[in-house]
Amino acid sequence: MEKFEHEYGAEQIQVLEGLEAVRKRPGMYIGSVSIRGLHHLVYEIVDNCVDEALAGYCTKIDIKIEPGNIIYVSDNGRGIPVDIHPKTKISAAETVYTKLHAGGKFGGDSGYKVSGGLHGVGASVVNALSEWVEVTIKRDGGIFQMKFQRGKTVQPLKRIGDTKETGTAVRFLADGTIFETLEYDYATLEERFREIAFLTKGLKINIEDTRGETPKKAEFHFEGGLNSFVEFLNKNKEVLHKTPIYIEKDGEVPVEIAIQYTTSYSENILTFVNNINTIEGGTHLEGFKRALTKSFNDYAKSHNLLKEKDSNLQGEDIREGITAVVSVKVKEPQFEGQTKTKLGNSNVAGIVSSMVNDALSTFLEENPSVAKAILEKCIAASRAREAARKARELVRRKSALETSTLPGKLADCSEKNAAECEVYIVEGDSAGGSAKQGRDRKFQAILPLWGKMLNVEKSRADKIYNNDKLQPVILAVGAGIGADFDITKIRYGKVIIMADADVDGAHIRTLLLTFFFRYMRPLIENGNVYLAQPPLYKLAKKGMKDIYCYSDEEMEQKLNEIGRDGINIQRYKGLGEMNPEQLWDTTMNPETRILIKVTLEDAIKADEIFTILMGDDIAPRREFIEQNAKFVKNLDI
Ligand code: 0RA
Repeated sequence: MEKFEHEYGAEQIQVLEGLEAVRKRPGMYIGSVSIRGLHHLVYEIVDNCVDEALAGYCTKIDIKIEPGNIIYVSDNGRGIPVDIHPKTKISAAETVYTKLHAGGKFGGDSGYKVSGGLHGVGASVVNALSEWVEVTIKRDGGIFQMKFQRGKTVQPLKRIGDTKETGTAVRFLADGTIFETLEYDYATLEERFREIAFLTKGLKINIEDTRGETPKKAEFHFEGGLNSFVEFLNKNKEVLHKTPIYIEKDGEVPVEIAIQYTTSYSENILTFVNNINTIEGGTHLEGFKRALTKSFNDYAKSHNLLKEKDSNLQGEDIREGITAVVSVKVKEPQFEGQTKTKLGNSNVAGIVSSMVNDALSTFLEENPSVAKAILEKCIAASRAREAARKARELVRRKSALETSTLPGKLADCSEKNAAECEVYIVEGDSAGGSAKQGRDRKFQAILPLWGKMLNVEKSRADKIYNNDKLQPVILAVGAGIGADFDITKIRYGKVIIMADADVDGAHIRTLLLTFFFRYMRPLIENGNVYLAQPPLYKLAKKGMKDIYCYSDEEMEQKLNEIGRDGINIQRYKGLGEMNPEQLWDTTMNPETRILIKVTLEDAIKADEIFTILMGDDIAPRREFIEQNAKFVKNLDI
């Protein structure tokens, strides 16, 4: 990093060049200029306040989304230092906002700050990408203010009043010439700030959205920290023990973990590094899993809980029904993986593992009834796994004998090169029929779905193999499932879910995404899963080619272009309303269709939603149905 050894002018020029670089290649600093990148600006500013909280000086952060998509963030920390450097004559506060990477979080020129799509790039990046920024600081008995436009100082820091309080407040408007949209999604921001509040025990975070007629707001404050987090994740589930198992240790790599088992069959482990959700896992997750397997096996053996016929419990047996949050703080994290959300620092595995081993062994010895409840479930899981293996072998042997292993309702394509092929999974026989007639049979296969919706949440693998709704999907994809899944064997390069844009459609979409997430995860990771996007409206007019619109906004825009006179607007309620030709034109023709590629994040969301949909509680289900349209909109294209 440049020292303050130039004279004022030279330093200033160098600084501006730095921020110009950010405006030229914003993606390098915030990942993208989509709504994701836009949200990133807010996270960046809030992260700085969270750091102040972690340092022990800030207890409350207020966030507001104001009309016009102006963001306001304030904290009650010490206030950014306002003193002026004797050589540069620039205040520390202005430096933080105009100099790339000033502020020195975690020090070093680590991958942390330039890890693309992650936080920690600095307030100056937000400044560079904003039409304007206004910072107000209360500190040293005074109120100070400075203003910027597109990264350039238009008002250097000046004292505008007196106060005994301390804190920092930032207002900014993101630059509309840089971002695709300035329309923040309240639900996404709320969810992230809830997460930060869980991860930062005791910190109060308030969020308010005053853009609409009815303001939205939420207050988050969790004295229980990660314990509150797992209780929240398990709120629609039945738990095996009332209080989560809590592990916390400071040191070179501070670790905080909460674990609570439920009666469900799924595994839900969330991991964070410096408050960033590492959805691809990494060394912290490896260390955690290793210790979990070892501690429970050691305990089971020393207490003679395993029968002669049971071999060692496997990791997956021990993780059945687990909900856990693992949060570590790493000074110079290395992020790897496709989305740079996999922790690579190899020393972390050993640190987490030995810590969890110690704490968990002690916990199990001190809480024999909890230990027993969990281990009984693990042993049941282990026996079910054995049963599933046998069922799978049976299926394998059977398919080797049968001439055709493809499901009866599948209308396959003629092309043999899998990379060129697509399969549309279609809910409902009538839509399935239209799709079969409308498709290009050379490379498009159609699999209509029928049968009973399976509760993946409440089923073990052996049931899933035999489910009449999912088995055709397994056979059509052709690459096995679970631990046997082999991505090189897939029969189609694109697996496309085509469902109506209504609640039933959301239901089937959620089931399939959850199923792929749990049993064919590489298919999602490899980018093979897509959602078809059927149009919502058809605009027809005499002498004009029909126009299809895929959103309300698009329809408004089109209506403004072509005028409203003599226009007939048809709203499609379902795929079944379209004839084969229309279905081809709007939803299946690669030249004109819109496909949404499913990301791992989407699948994780679907998995969470599935619990709500299939759980026994009515209230959360109703809530989901009310918010359902939003879920579909939130998927990133
Ligand atoms: C004291 C020293 C430093 C920063 C802050 C206070 C501070 C920064 C922010 C940003 C948002 N809210 C804040 N509240 C306080 C400098 C220490 C450093 O940069 O490492």
